[in-house]
Amino acid sequence: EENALSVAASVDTGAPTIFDKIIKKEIPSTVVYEDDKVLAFRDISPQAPVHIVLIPKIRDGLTQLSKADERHKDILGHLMYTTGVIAKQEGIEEGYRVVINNGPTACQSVYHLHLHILGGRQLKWPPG
Ligand code: DGP
Repeated sequence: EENALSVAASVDTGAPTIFDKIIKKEIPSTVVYEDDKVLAFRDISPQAPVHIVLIPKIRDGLTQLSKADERHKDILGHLMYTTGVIAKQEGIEEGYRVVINNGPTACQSVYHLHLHILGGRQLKWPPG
């Protein structure tokens, strides 16, 4: 079953992820924003006309939000602030959604903290 599969396939092992390769530009991505601390690129499987993945360049144990520690407060703030910058840049500032899937129950599939920025259409609530 699809749900059982995705749950079984997504556990936090702390192993390197595909996002490391994206950061190192070893695999291509469409980068929409980059600074010394974060990288934002278009999601490979977009769920909205605008669907961006925003990540810290250094994972530093932040495989998922629930692993956040005192030392991560600055990068967490920077990610949130940068979300607003990117939304403006993408022309969706009047309406967009920011999502963090945390853990198997939330269907997290890549264990490198990331924010989804979704917009460009009427979004529904509640989400699935
Ligand atoms: P999550 O399910 O919250 O862990 O979301 C991971 C997202 O990452 C998912 O929406 C698809 C995206 N993604 C995974 N691999 C790649 C990739 O190689 N390139 C790009 N652009 N996005 C990817």
